[in-house]
Amino acid sequence: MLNHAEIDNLKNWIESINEFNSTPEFGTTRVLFTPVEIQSREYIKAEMKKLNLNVHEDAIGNIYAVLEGRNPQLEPVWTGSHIDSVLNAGMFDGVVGVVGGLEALRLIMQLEVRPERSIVLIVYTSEEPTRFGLSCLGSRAMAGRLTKEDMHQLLDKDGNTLAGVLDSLGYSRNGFERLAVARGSVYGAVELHIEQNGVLDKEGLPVGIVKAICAPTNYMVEVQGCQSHAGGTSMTARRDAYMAACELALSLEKLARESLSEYTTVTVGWVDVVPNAVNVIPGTVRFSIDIRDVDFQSKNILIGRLEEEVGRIESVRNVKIRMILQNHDIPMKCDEGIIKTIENVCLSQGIDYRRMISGAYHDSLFVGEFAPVAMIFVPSKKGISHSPDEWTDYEDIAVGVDILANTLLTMANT
Ligand code: HGY
Ligand code: MN
Ligand code: MN
Ligand code: MN
Repeated sequence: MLNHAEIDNLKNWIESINEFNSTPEFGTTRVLFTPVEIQSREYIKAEMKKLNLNVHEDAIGNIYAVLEGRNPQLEPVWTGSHIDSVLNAGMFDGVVGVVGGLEALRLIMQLEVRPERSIVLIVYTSEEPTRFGLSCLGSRAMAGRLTKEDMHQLLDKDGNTLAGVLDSLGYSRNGFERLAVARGSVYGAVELHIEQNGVLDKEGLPVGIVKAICAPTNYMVEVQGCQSHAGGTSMTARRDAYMAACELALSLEKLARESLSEYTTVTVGWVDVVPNAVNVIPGTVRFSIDIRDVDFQSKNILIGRLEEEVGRIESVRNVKIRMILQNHDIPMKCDEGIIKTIENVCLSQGIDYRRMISGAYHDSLFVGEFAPVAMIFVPSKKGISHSPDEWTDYEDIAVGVDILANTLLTMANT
C-alpha cells in the first residue's frame, strides 16, 4: 500500500496538472493542443524525466515514457491514459491513469530487481472529441484507424485541420508511417481510470475490473423544416424542425430503454436551433447523437430502428432529416488473462473488487485492437464525471495505483 508521502505525491501531481486549465472559474478545461494542454504535456514529460524514464513522442503527439526491463527486446507492458478533457470537466478523468501509471513505475523502480519486460507509460493524444469531434485520436492512429487523409479532413471550430496543427507543433517529423502499432508487439496494456458511474461508490467497493468497454457511435443530425411565424402559422401548417428533432430524440431514448443489451446509452448533448428566436418556428435544427453499447450487434439493431424512425418522422412532419455518421466503433472485450492477474493481486492484497462494464469509452478500446487490454476502476463519488463535481478520494486512487503496480510487475515478469 502507498504511504502518506506517496499519496501526497499523487495529490500534488493531480493538482499540479489541474493548474493547466482554461476555465479555473468553472471546472477543468484542457482542450487538445491549446496552451494549457501543451503546458500540461511539458509538465508531465518533465516529471517522467525526473524519474529517469526515457521519453519520446510520436507523429500524433502520444507521449511514451519507458522503464527499460532486463530484456528490452521482449514485448513490453503498457499502461497509460489521457490528460486532455471535455469542457468544464473534473480533474480526475484520464489524469488518474497518467499519474497513477507514473507512480506505479516509480514504485517498481524502487525494487531491487528490474522487471524482465520494459514497462511503458503512455499519454494518449486527444482521448476526448472536444477539439476535432473525434475521440481517441492517438490510440485510434496506433490501431491504424486514423488515416493521413482523416488528419487532413478533421477540422476544429476555427477551421484548423489536425494535420495542420500537428505540423505547426513539429510532431509530423516523427513519421506518420511509424504510428501504427503491430498486433502482438505489446505484451498487454492496463489502464487505471475513474469509474465515471456510481456502481463502486454505491456498493462501497474500492476497485472495479473492467470486463468490456462500450464503444460509441456518433452522428451529427440535421433537420430541415420551414422557418416561419410563431403566431401566424397554424398548427397544421407547420414544418417545425425543432419538434421533429425532439420526436427523434425521444424515439432514440425509447429504443435505448428497450435495448436487450447489458449496457446501452444514448445522449443528445449538443443542439443548435436556427434562428433560435422566441417567436420564430425553427427552420433548421442540428444536434449530436452519441450511442454506446457493450454489444455491437445490439447497437446495430438500435441504429436500424432509429433509421426507420427517421423515415416515419420525415413523412408525418414533412421535414428532411440527414444523419451524418462520424464514427461507428466496436466494443472491446478485456483480456481474461489480465483480468485474472488483477483479481489475484486484489485477493493477495485483501482488496475487494467486482467485474464491471465501462459505459465510458477509453483509449483501451483501440489499444485492444493490437494488444490484450484490461482496466482498473476507482470509485467516482456519486457517479459524477465530465463535471466540476467529479471527485475520487486520493486514498482510493492510491489503492488503484497499488493494484496497478503489482499487476504491471506480474505481467512484466511473465
Ligand atoms: O465519452 C467518453 O466516454 C470518454 O470519457 N471520452
Ligand atoms: Mn472523458
Ligand atoms: Mn477518460
Ligand atoms: Mn478514456
